[in-house]
Amino acid sequence: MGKLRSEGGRDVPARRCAMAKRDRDGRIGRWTVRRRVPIALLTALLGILSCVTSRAESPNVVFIISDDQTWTDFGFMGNERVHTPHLDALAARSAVFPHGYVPASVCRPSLVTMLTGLYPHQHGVHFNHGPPGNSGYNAMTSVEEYHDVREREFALIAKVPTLPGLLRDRRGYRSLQTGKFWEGHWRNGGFTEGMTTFGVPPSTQTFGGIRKLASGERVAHGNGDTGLQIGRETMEPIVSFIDDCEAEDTPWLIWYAPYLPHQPHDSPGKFYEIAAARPGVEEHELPYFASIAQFDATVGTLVEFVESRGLASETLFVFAVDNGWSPSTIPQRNRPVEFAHTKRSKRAPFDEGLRTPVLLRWDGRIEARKHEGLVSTVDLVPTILAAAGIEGRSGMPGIDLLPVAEGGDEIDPERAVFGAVYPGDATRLGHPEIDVAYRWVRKGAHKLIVPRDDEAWGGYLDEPVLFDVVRDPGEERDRIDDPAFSEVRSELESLLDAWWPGEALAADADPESEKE
Ligand SMILES: [Ca+2]
Repeated sequence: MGKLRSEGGRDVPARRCAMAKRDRDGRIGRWTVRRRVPIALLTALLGILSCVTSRAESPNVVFIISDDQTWTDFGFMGNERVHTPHLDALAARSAVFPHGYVPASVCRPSLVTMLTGLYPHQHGVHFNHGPPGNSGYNAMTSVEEYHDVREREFALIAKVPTLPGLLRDRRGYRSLQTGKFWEGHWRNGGFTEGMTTFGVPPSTQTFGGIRKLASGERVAHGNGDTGLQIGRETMEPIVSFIDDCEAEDTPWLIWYAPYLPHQPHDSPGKFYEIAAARPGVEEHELPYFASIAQFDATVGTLVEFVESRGLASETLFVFAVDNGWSPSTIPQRNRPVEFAHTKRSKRAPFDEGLRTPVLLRWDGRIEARKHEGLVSTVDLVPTILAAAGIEGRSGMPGIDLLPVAEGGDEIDPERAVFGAVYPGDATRLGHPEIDVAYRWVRKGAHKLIVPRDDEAWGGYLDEPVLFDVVRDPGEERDRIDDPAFSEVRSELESLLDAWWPGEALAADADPESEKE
């Protein structure tokens, strides 16, 4: 660990912070000092100012995103049957928001929300696959056609500001994309560096990232290609990146979205042993729990590395899950040693797919305690931008969670959080109102889910439902026709329509764009 890319000859500015750190470590002081002796004193003086001002206002950011993990499946959330010691340790140092939500219960739209601070109907990426859809991609007989179609999707994120882009342009951050990223090349997300290029991963990569066209040609699947190696095979790109940024005294952001505990649940045997040693683990849970233990171990590696470099107090750790995933007892069709997910988790409009704990750790700034208010992953970009001292986030619907995390007033109990569920395949780019299948809102204990009028994709519901998710977290007792809930119902209906009217907008869609 800890190789410095910069030693090979890149001219790294010898600013005071970097020099101090490296001198302490005794690693790069030699070349820095030899090259810069004539200006060493001046640099040191300027550097002291730089340490006090820019870095203090520009914390590093470690953005950790779990892929396909249900909100209950953490030790710190009360599940003692999963092995998550490192996530639990992170939570023990964090402001913990157990009532967090993602707006959509599937990867791509949820991840773009965490990159933009916008809801899917605002950022435009409301789907996993643009037209002609996943099987349409696979039916293609030309790499060129596939790339042309995908490029049209990748253009969507270019139209909106992104977290890495804003940090780069406003505060000079470097940012590293690793893991899940559906928007083509990492540059499209505003990152300054990354692993995902929309190139074809090596054939040795057995766990995803590759798609085979009808022509037999291999292409990038589109969900991260070689970036998916992070966590599963390597952590080295992160180590090199952090050390390089620190040598330059540049604030940095890591997008750590490993393909874990996502299927395939093919963790090395030691994680199966760890998972199996927990009490009461059932056969159908074991592959998923092993992948959770593997994910947790990678989080430990990452956090401990940042701590080992003495950076914990100048680093904001952010944690959330992109969507829930719970194992059923039905073997996975293409890999029967693991199990398919339950109908109520991933892709569904229920909490099993939509809820996530949110963690914010910033030693010395954030108090480690629990906050019961409702939060959403639309809040994460405004929170990180605020931490970096960036104002002017107009158009972002989320709130800055730092004041709460730092011990200020709790979240307004009148606050509502929202989202919408869409099919995996989009009918038309730029028209979420045509595809939207369910819209939902939670305020206080109550959650309303409204399916579209005609047959809603997925068949989860055909009529609106209303739950008290505090007393009924499994969302089993529908209160929609209960007279005692009629006021709650009409309030939530109004809130939902005011948030986004969804399919009601489809009548206004431009018929010309049907030709897309
Ligand atoms: Ca996911």
